[in-house]
Amino acid sequence: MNSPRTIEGEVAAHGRKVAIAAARFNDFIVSSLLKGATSAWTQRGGETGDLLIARVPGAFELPVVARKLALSGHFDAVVALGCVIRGDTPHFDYVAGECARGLQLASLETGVPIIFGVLTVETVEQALERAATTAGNKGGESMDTALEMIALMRQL
Ligand code: INI
Repeated sequence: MNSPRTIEGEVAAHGRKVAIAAARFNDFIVSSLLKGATSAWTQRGGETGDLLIARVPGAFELPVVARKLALSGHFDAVVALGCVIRGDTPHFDYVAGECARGLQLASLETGVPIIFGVLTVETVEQALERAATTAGNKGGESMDTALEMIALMRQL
């Protein structure tokens, strides 16, 4: 019996153009996510001049900026980086929920992969674990996801 044709994207950055939108809020975490993302970009063969980083105030502002970057036509994908830590008020739910919803809406509306590299955690410890300098950095994983999605979208 024949196997179905299977397609998937390779994780390679050479010749790609990517924008990162990164929140400044909780920068002690987001700066590590940024390092992970830019290291992955370089490791995968990306050129420094093909990567743009846009800093935004907080995670709530990520969707509108990611959408504009996607609509510009200059980038094959957008990586959104941020960190929302639950406090004692419902603020977390609004910021994290609207950020996730807005990024997904922007990606569906523009057809450009917009990657959700936003940590939504209960504690600072949980955030630190996911922004490690070695394995398990959400920023690096998000960049790899962006590169895979770029290659996959080109095959569809
Ligand atoms: N923004 C974050 O990126 N992370 C948070 O944890 C956070 N908390 O906890 O409030 C946060 N708030 C700011 C928000 O993203 C907006 O910048 C602000 O509300 C102005 O629109």
